[in-house]
Formats: sequence, C-alpha cells, structure tokens
Amino acid sequence: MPVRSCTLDRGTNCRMLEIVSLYGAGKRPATVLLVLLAGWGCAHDGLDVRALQSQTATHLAFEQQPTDVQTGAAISPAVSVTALDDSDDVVMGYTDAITVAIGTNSGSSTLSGTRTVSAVNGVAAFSDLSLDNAADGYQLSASAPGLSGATSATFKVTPANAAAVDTIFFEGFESGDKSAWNDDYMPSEHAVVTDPTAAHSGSHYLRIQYPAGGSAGSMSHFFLPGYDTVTASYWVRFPSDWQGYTKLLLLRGSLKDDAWSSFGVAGACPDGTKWFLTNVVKPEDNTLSFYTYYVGMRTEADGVTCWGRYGDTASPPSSYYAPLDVSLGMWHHLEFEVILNTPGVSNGSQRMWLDGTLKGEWSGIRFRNTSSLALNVLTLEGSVNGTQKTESIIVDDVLVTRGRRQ
Ligand SMILES: [Ca+2]
Repeated sequence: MPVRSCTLDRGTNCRMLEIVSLYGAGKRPATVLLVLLAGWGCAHDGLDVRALQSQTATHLAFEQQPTDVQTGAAISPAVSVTALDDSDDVVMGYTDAITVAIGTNSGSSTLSGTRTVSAVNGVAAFSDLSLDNAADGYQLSASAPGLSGATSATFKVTPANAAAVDTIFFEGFESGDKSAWNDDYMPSEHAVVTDPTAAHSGSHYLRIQYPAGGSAGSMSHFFLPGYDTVTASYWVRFPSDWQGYTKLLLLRGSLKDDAWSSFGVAGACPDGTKWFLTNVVKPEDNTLSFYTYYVGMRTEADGVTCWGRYGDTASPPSSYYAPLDVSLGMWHHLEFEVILNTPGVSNGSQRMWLDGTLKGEWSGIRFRNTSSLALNVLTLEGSVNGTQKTESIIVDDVLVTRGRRQ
C-alpha cells in the first residue's frame, strides 16, 4: 500500500490523516503502524513513525467533565476520560480499561452505573453514572493501571424531581460566597466558612453569628412569583455551649410583583392582602415551635400590635409532639412545610419535622385573602437571641422544594 506521511503534528498538511494503529498494552510503543492518507495532503513520501512510536500513554484527564445532576439520574453528557502522552496528546491506540470512582464524596453517595470502560481511540465514555445523595462539591476520580490518575471538576447533585418535589432552591455554600442570596441583612454576621471537617456536605457551610445580646440579622432568597405549597429544609448545628433562643427557618408571603412587601412588618397585624410570615423557632427551652403571622391572629393587649403566634393557645390550635428538644453539638435536619389556604378560606396548614420525625402541625390557618400572595421568600432568620455572649450556629444544605422529599 502506498504510504505517505508527514510530521504527524496534525498540521494543515495532515487534516485528512487517519491513523489506524495496532498497539499492545498502553504503555508500550507502537509495534505496527498503518497510516492511511485519505486526502493525500501531506508533503512528502515516507513514513515518519517516530512521533507515533513515542506516543506512550502516561496519564489520564477528564475530557467531558461531570455536570450537575439530580439524584438517581445519569450524568449527561456522558463523562469521558482520555489517555494522554507526555505532550498531553490523546494516545489514539490506547484501549485499556479506565475506571472512575467518587473522588470527593461530599454527600456520602454510592456511584452507580458502568464504572470501568475500555478506551476506544484513547477515550473511555461513561454514559450511565449516577449518585444517590444530594450534595454540593462532589468530584470523580479516574484511574488506569500504570497511568497517573485524574480528578474531575466539582459538581452538584440535587434532589430528584419527582413531580411533587421540584427543587426550587438548593444551597450547599460550595461556591464559597453568598451570591445565591438576594438579601443579606447584617452581612458581617454571615460567613461562608471553608472547613471540610465541620461542613455537613462538601467543604463549606454558613456560620450565623449572634453578637452578645443582639441580633444575627437575616439572609433571604427570593423565588417569585412563588408557590402555594413549599417545603424548606436545612441542616443546622448549635454549639454545645449555646444559650438563648433564635428564629430558624422563615417562609414569607410577599406580593407576586413585590418581593419586599413582607419585610419590615414585625409587630403588625396582617389583613391577608400584602404579606404573611411563618417561622420555625427555637425558644429559650431548646424546643421547637411555629411562630406565625396570619389573618385573624390574636392581638396584644393594646389591640393593634401583633406578635407571631405559637398556635398552641390560639385559634385554630396547633399540635406539638414531644420530645421537641434540639440537642446541642450535633447536626439536625429541620423541615418546614407550608400549604397555603384558598384565598379567604381558613384551610391552610403547616407541619415541621426534626430529623425526619413529625414534631408539629397546625391546620385551619388563613394566610391570605388574595391570590396575589404566594410563598416566595425563604429567610434564614436570626433576629432574636437572649444571650450575653457572642455565639454562632452553623447551617448547610438549604433546600426549598414544592413538595416534601420522602
Ligand atoms: Ca456544604
């Protein structure tokens, strides 16, 4: 067969070059090379095999990085890993098996799918990889016998979108900043901390600091126009020497065209046309409680001031299920579901769970008198604290969904 070749530098003269090479194991040099010139574009006769013979795979690299994915779904496009030589060129003749695994397992997931694939033309494609736990900051690793391995870019796994569990917002703080938040009141008290040993997932978490005797401010994320049913959850950890009380998760109802209409309303009595608020709070006795502003709530003695109601002595009443203790010095998973009422009808409800166990429910609530109001703002609220020392809580993996994840 007539053979022409050139410098094999993939230059302009060799655009039509196809190389079919028969290699042995990946690290051995080519023993047989068949160079087919489809276009006869090369400059001169003769086969310069030196470049090909020197093309020995030495290391791996991720070609198609893993992208963000939902739990249980295949990462798409397919992750691919290439075998490269010392010049970072793809070793087309490499056909050995390449294996991927979880490098940084920020959410304690299991990697499913075909994890070992033989390379074709120096590339191994992994088309059905999936992970089972939502978290930020995952990385994959790739390995092959005799080659230096590779670590992928970081990616995020979000909860699966079952029809009723659409994810509205997920924040694991792995970006290292607070850019996902629309409002940051008293920002110096809210720090994204890098510490893999303390984070719930990945290597970052949020620290909310309470100055001695004062407020920790708040951080809010908007999701206008909003929804009629929302579940907000996060992981929260109090220090073992925590003292005092604080609000925790706050779901606001603002007007669908004005995210701010539910701000600055503490102490006011809502009429169901501009705003409502409902919190999960941790009072001084370390137990959990609702703290809700709603239409028809009881006023204070002056007849014009309203402070949030716990519900247990109000009408309609709430139900709490002991024990309601929030243990100190350990992570807890707090979930808060709110279902809005039909406008003008007292048929709204809310429930909360601590570490998966139902701790409170309250139904028969009228949050609104107009469909112009919806659940559309999540606030991490630190507005009250009864201590005389500076202290802080830490938070990670904030999740807002349309339905509760079972
Ligand atoms: Ca995190």
